[in-house]
Amino acid sequence: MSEKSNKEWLKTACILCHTNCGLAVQLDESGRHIARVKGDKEHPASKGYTCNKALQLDYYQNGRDRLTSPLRRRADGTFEEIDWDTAIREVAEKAVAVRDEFGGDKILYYGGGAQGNHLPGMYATGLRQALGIKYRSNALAQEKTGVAWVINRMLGTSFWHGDFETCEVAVFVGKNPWHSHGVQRARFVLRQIAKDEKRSMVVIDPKRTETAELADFHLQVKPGRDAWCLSALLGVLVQEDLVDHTFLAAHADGTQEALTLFENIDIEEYAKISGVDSDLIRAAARRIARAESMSLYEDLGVEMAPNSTLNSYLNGLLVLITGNFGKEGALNIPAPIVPLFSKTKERQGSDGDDMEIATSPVTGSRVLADLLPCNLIPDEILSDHPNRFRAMFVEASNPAHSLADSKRMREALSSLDLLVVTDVAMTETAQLADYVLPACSQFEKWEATFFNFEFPKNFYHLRRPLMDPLPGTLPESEIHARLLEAIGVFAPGELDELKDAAVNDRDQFLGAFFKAMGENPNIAAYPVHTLYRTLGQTLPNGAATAVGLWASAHLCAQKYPQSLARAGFAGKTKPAGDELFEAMLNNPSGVVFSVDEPEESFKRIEKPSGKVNLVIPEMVRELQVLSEDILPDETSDFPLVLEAGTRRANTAMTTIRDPQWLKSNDATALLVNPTDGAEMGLTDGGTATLKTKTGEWRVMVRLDNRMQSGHISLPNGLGLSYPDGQGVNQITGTPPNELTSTEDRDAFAGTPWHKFVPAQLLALSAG
Ligand SMILES: Nc1nc2c(c(=O)[nH]1)N[C@H]1C(S)=C(S)[C@@H](COP(=O)(O)OP(=O)(O)OC[C@H]3O[C@@H](n4cnc5c(=O)[nH]c(N)nc54)[C@H](O)[C@@H]3O)O[C@H]1N2
Ligand SMILES: Nc1nc2c(c(=O)[nH]1)N[C@H]1C(S)=C(S)[C@@H](COP(=O)(O)OP(=O)(O)OC[C@H]3O[C@@H](n4cnc5c(=O)[nH]c(N)nc54)[C@H](O)[C@@H]3O)O[C@H]1N2
Ligand code: SF4
Ligand SMILES: [Mo]
Repeated sequence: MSEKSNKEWLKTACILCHTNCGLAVQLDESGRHIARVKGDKEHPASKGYTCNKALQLDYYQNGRDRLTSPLRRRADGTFEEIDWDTAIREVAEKAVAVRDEFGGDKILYYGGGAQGNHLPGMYATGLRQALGIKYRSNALAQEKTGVAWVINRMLGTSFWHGDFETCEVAVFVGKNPWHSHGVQRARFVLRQIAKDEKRSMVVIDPKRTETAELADFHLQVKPGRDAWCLSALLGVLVQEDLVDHTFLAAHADGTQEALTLFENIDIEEYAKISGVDSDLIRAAARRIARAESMSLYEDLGVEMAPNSTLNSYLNGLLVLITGNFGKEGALNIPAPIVPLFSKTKERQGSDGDDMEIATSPVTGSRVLADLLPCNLIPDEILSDHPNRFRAMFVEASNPAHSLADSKRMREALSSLDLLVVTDVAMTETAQLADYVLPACSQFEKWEATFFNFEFPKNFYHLRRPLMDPLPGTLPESEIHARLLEAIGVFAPGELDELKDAAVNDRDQFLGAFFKAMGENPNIAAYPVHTLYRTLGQTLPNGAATAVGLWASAHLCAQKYPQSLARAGFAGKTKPAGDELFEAMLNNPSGVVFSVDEPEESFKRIEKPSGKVNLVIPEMVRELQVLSEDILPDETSDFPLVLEAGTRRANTAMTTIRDPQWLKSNDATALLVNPTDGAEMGLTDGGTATLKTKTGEWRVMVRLDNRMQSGHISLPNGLGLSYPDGQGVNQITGTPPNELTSTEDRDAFAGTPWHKFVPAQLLALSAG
């Protein structure tokens, strides 16, 4: 691979946000640096688009704190390098010892992928099986588990997605796609909507964001007051009879009960509480009702704020009572290659309406979408409860930095009997580990994500490596295979027959594989590992890591045969799953794998009646007791609302650790409303102490009239510890979770209120 000419444009994708734009890149002379980057016009979804961040990828690829050897913690807390065989053997032995003494349900698996890499999670299924790991979690359980559960209750599936290219009205609730994307080619698409007189944009956001500036209706809600704003919008629709009765009669259950909830809402009063002018709410509601189609995207602004699960329910109702489901430009259910969310384990309870939901072992918290709520993790470890977690595997995630209350998270992680971290860099979490396993970077191996949300045409992008692995590193697929072998799940030679089948006759492999699964329960229990060590080793260009997708392609073909056929995978020459898998391997820019008509969405409703369900009793109750009491007292010691982490031009979670990429100190600044700033004696560029109930940090202040009074905002993903030229770790910017707490969370889903942290600001010096 290293002989590649540095003039060649190689295809890959950006890994800095979950939009994963297709890229074409050139390497430098050494073949180790990403020197030039442009958008890949052949990518089926991004079509040549990138934002400012893609140019910065070499900071990730060549970070000074990249790991190049497995590490073992010494008794004095320092690390020593060990070889891979030792690392694998010791990790396997110690994990098995925890399993045998306490049970596999005392081991927590966290992570499995970040913005650009979801194949590790696929390979980790074997490890979870071998160790009897029952509980897992990842970042989705601090943002999306509430909404996944809501959509699950309403549609029976866990996901739907808007089409912002064609919708007449776009609604963004607590979402700033200008910076955070999530919508393909977001800046282009937002500008298109803004300049088209026939289309409109509604933004619900306390801040005058770049997106809000392009909107026709900016509902500048007070932080944390969305439930009142959304209820008022629904109130207008119901009270002015602007609902889509035809849609509801044909496709919905519970219509009358749902509409009744908003019949008597005092719109003036709700508008006032929300801080938005009632005329503006009325105008926005009427505009939505008048539109041929509306697409809505809610994100962290509501999902990490008070009433978050309720807000997701209200957003769902807004979409459904206006009939914006199952048609062009509205919300639809894409066919996934692999569904991002598992369904919540729940069953009808004994008390009538309520369902019994699976719970966590120590605190008995609800486990939605099969993911333990992130905010509860420290409580599930720091306890003398017999069911507490004793060990944890963390893969491609940095919970010591990204989850609420870093101090408590560090304490919890440090108290485990065993912490194993697989990462590319020496992260805040790796620094606490007993063993650190170095993975190759996402540009040194085959990689892909399951962020495939497009409708009517959905795509899959399997990326090829750009360069050889950094010496000492391995892809997660290989790490997991070696761990399973060290645990001893297969007898020597057990896979030989299938290995031969893969080498001799790939076209017949499907049959051989199913036969082996039927005959050998071990193979049925470890299908991904089996494929990796058999078919995987026969794939061209070292693509073994991609082999898990062979199974996904077959499952997807089984579930959505017509969607795949319309995309050209009809199974004419060989099984459609094989056709799709080959297309994935052979198309470095990605492939369209499903083509759908909007009506298909109705077939994907997985409710017994085949209709959408408008009534979720648990949320109806929350709505009925909606109270301002849950909002902190503005006269308290912490009179400001801190947004602990937002997306800006130079934020990318903790994927880029080198602060050089920030270019200027401004990127780290706390934004403060200028009038508030003047009252507090703050100057633009000056410093201040930012204090919350859990911590304090010295910050640089920027006075910014996009902020409303009482609201202050910090960027997310900064405050990382990174070695300077002398190898001494330095922290640049504010780590937001030094200021958050685990107890401030949604009562239902346990998702954090990072957008709503009561805070105090004290001026220190002028700028
Ligand atoms: N540049 C960049 N892009 C990213 C990421 C990144 O790190 N950097 N991360 C990716 C990830 S993991 C995610 S989940 C997405 C998140 O994407 P977004 O949710 O769009 O990201 P944020 O900027 O955190 O929050 C969105 C908005 O919420 C608003 N907000 C704050 N409080 C409230 C409130 O009480 N009510 C309402 N209605 N709005 C409020 C903020 O003003 C902000 O404009 O971004 C993805 N894209
Ligand atoms: N206060 C506050 N906290 C937040 C947020 C906020 O807005 N405010 N946002 C939250 C959100 S929405 C999210 S999604 C989470 C994300 O938080 P995390 O899930 O912890 O994700 P990242 O910071 O993206 O960490 C990804 C890790 O993967 C590593 N990595 C990169 N490539 C590879 C690879 O190929 N293999 C392996 N093994 N590792 C790799 C990186 O070095 C990094 O350590 O943060 C959350 N935390
Ligand atoms: S950070 Fe920018 S270039 Fe990268 S995937 Fe997201 S939108 Fe695309
Ligand atoms: Mo996220």
